[in-house]
Amino acid sequence: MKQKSAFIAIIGRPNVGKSSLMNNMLGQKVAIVSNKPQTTRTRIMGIYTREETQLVFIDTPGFHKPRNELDRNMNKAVGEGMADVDAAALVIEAVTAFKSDGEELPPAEAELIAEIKRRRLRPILVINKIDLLAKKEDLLKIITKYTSLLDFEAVVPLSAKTGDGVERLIGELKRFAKEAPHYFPAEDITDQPEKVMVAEMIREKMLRILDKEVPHGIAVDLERFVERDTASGELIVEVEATVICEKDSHKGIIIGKGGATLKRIGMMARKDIEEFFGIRANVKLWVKVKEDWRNRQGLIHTFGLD
Ligand SMILES: Nc1nc2c(ncn2[C@@H]2O[C@H](COP(=O)(O)OP(=O)(O)OP(=O)(O)O)[C@@H](O)[C@H]2O)c(=O)[nH]1
Ligand SMILES: [Mg+2]
Repeated sequence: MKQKSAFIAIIGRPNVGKSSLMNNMLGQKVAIVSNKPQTTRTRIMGIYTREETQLVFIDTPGFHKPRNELDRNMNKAVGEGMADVDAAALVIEAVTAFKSDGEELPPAEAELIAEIKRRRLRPILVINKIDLLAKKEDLLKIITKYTSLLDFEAVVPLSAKTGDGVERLIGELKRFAKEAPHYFPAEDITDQPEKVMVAEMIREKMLRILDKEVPHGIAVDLERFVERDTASGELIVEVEATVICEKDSHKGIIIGKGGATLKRIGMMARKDIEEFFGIRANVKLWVKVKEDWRNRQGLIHTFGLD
């Protein structure tokens, strides 16, 4: 059997469901997901191998107007994610997409469409969250508008949440696979090291529990990540991490009354880590303030976000 491969960039505005879609296609959670925009901060590969075909998905941060140095790094990661791909899946949200003829596209989406044209990428339009669409006739309006702006090779309405339409998308993406050896072993599912995945699991819990600006100003610095045998001979994984935040007031919020919030975050993260590794985990978290770290390239680099 001759091997076939394709690299597919998953791009779009923040919060449209890019990471949810990649996870659903992989059948496994590789990228963290939250209801807050700018959840994904770096390029994350998801590897899908079935028989002779390997699709390498590149999940990217939501493209948005930058407000700090971290945002600029994130937008840069989108551009890098679009380099040398065989196709670009532009993900939009059915509910917030264009509805009436006079309405403009969100600026970030217009920019991405321009970038797809400039790079001469082969585009696919993914209309996500159709489970939330009350009026099905809106779908037709969305398709008419977007296909008038770009010559999409396929248009796939789907729900990354219910899985409705996801198989059809995979079928469309497989058409981009060219004869080439697989880049990754069949058992690989992501390029992220385990250490990064653990730090991300912790950050995800903070995005879920904390509000407003607080979770956006957080980075997780994993200081210890080891497997060891306990006295009773049981294998456990030990995780110690420092949660970096931007202000003293944020630190107070993250820790919570009597440490309750931080404890809750640690417990939720422990559950995920235990499920992921299939063994018991100990999770210890500390909180540290690094003022305005999102504008300090050195710290951004330290946290692996460039
Ligand atoms: N109802 C519904 N919600 C969805 C669907 N897909 C994603 N979501 C939700 O939309 C929110 C954003 O999902 P993400 O996958 O984190 O979105 P993203 O595009 O990766 O976001 P960024 O990483 O911030 O750019 C989460 O709350 C998801 O649960 C869908 O098909 N239907
Ligand atoms: Mg994401």
